[in-house]
Amino acid sequence: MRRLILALCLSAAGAMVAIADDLAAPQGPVVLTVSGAIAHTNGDHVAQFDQAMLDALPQRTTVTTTPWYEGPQHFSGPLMSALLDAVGATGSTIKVTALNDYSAEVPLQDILSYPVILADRLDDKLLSVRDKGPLFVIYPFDEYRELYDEVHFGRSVWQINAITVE
Ligand SMILES: Nc1nc2c(c(=O)[nH]1)N[C@H]1C(S)=C(S)[C@@H](COP(=O)(O)O)O[C@H]1N2
Ligand SMILES: [Mo]
Repeated sequence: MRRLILALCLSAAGAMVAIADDLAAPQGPVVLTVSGAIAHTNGDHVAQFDQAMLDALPQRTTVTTTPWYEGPQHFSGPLMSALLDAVGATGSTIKVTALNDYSAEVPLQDILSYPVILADRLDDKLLSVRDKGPLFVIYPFDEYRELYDEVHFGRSVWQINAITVE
């Protein structure tokens, strides 16, 4: 009997670990699909995020000049590092893909070195696809002037809907 109780306790603990390991399922429309070298999923080898899940991640704001807007703009959204934490990413690069199939490789080192934002808002309003939404890689250029170059402009993918960890 004691052994049975122990076994039940262990399997309950195992189940709790399994739940904690998995990501909650999206309830609303899927905004972002993350695949590749990730430990936490909520689908067939993928981690799908709706807007509420993105909003629940640690956020960052930056006011920055970019080549794409007139004057400094106020961008906000989850930290890319927080997103990668949430999916348990391992690897050295993330491939960021847009609705129009443009893609760029962002070294994980950028994300470890700088507070790169997966921006979903401009002036606190959700980015529409027309306005480079739903998601836009934003480097805090004005806070880290060394980032303001063609290399990082090329990594500033807009209209993102998928990320692959490699
Ligand atoms: N979705 C999407 N994001 C993109 C691009 C693109 O074609 N599609 N071009 C990239 C490149 S190569 C650069 S240099 C910058 C600037 O593009 P622009 O000069 O066309 O504004 O945006 C980057 N982000
Ligand atoms: Mo570019």
